[in-house]
Amino acid sequence: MLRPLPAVLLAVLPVVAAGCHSAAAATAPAAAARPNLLFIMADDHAFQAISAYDGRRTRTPNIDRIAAGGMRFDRCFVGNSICAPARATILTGLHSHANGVIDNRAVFDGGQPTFPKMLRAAGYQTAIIGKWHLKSTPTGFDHYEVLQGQGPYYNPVLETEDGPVRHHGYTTEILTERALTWLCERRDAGRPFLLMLHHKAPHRNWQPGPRELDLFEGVDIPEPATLFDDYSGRTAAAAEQEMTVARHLTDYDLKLVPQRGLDEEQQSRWQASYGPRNAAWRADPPAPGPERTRRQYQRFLKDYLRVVAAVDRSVGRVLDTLDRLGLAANTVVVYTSDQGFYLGEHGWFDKRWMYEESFRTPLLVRWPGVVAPGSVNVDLVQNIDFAPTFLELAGLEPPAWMHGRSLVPLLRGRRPADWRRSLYYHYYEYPDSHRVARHRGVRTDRYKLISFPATGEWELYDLERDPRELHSVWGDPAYAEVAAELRAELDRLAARYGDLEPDKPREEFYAESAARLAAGVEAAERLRLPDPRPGELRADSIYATPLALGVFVTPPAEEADGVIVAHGGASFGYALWLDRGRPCFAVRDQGRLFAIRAPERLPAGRECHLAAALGADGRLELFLDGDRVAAGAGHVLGLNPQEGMAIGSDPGSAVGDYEPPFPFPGRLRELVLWQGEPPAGFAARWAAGD
Ligand SMILES: [Ca+2]
Repeated sequence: MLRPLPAVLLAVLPVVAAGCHSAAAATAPAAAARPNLLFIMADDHAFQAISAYDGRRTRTPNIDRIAAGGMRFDRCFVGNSICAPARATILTGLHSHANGVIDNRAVFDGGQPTFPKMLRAAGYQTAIIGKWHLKSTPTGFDHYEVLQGQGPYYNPVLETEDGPVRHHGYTTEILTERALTWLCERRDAGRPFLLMLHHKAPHRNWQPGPRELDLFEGVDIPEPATLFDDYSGRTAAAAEQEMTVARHLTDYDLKLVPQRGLDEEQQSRWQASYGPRNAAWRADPPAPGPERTRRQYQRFLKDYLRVVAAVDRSVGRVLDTLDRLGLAANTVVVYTSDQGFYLGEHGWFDKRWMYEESFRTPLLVRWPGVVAPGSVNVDLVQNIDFAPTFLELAGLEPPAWMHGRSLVPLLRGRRPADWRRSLYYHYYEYPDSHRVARHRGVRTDRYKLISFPATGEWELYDLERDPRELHSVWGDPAYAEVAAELRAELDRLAARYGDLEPDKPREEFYAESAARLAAGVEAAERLRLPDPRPGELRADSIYATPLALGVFVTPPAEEADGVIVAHGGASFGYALWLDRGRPCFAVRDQGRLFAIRAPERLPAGRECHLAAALGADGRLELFLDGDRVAAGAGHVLGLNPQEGMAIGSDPGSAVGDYEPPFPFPGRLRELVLWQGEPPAGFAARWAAGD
């Protein structure tokens, strides 16, 4: 059942601080054998923006505390450098092709085994707070508070097991508060815990919080050596992307236009900082060419580092709270990012590539009494290793089907003789978002081989001689033997991980996940309104799932028009409406509209029952008084609609091909929204008032 969104103003900071003075005595003695696990992950946090790795751009004193007290991994990589796939890999210990989340459009099948489920079954209390981005409902957690989709920087709605809750304030700070509240108030002191705190920051578009709006003003951030990369010396792929600082940052990214989602007070603080800067920019706009690249780089980097500063402060508060609660000694603290990020290297922002800055990700692990403080590891490790590591830390045997391997021996300072000598990579998301070519590859200690299947081209880098990856030596006779060895290694890894169809179309992955999802989604009535009020607005997750709608409608006149229900808008959503009396049902997925129309108009002045369904396979159906009157192909929603569900009109951007708000003047009764495959004969049953 849906709940209206309570407007919760979070002002719990002092309360949390006051509530956190309980001492070590609260920790059960038995917990010492099994450590607590605190996993802090930022989104798109480049290791170049953590001073434990590289202090040239900024200082991150709190994140550095984890490095100083533990181990810094200098060669931690991801298997697919993009948000949702990295998250699915961390949960499952599997590369993308095996967990189904190959790109940001795919939906995570929450029915598959994950390390939080295994920890929970073994007695851990499990919680996740922050970015989820896997579309399906979180599974394996005693408690969750997750952002919808990417989530905003200000005033986020958090999905919880009790429904959505709207918060007011800066998201990084709110997520921190929620995590501290969980630690202080909801944690069961008799059990070890797993807490995953996933920041939205510093993901694009890098909106600083109120405390960081003016950081770095008047400071020049150093430029990377490859800011003006001309993409020569490689295949055409690097030149064809759309992620350059010079040409692809938008005015919205650069904060030259008003930012969405801030309330009046937040806007006025924002304007006080950005108003004068923008006026100066407009009075003296950068000339196209190197000057513009340089000034846009400064704008982008300053905002990025401001956003990172808030994450660093969050880490400090969480570490302080562990200390205050007496938990620090028996808690393994991990800091990482879902992948790396380009801070102007190769002239880029964003990630996706197998080139070092986005392939690599920060990994810092503090394990008091075990990991030598301030130690550094240079072995090849990957995000497939996180799940097996957590399982071993909890005293469980990592299952053989996981692709990764526990890092616990490395943390103890003992490198197994058979530790891996190469890493596998596979990126899929072309052409959406930035036109980065699909590619696969292998990296060893010294070399990197990249295959671009669409063109049959290859790149080979000697990282010792060419650490910035500017000169591919593919085809150079001096490297013929290395190239042959790496090709064989790529085949060996693909076979080892079962990625045997490297050209498998993305649509096939989606179809498989839709089928898994249809089997796994719990079908349930989400909403029943006997007397729905026009104009009423609600918000709920209804993405990546089949759904059905039913409602009694009385059109006041022949050819009556208007929206009966619309949820979402121009990007994602579904809507049921009358077009000159004819019932229409549509879904919109990533801007694409799929609509069906009944052949006949509804009679004026008579109550009819309309029902509509979106199947797991994307099929659309429309029913009049229980009989099917139209059907056609559609698509399950790839993301949760940003605009809520509206009754009797569509007040935001339009889902269907009508002019919003397009109010419906007639009477509505007994509105039902069903999530999942609807019950057999549902349209007839609802029409009969059942
Ligand atoms: Ca990311």
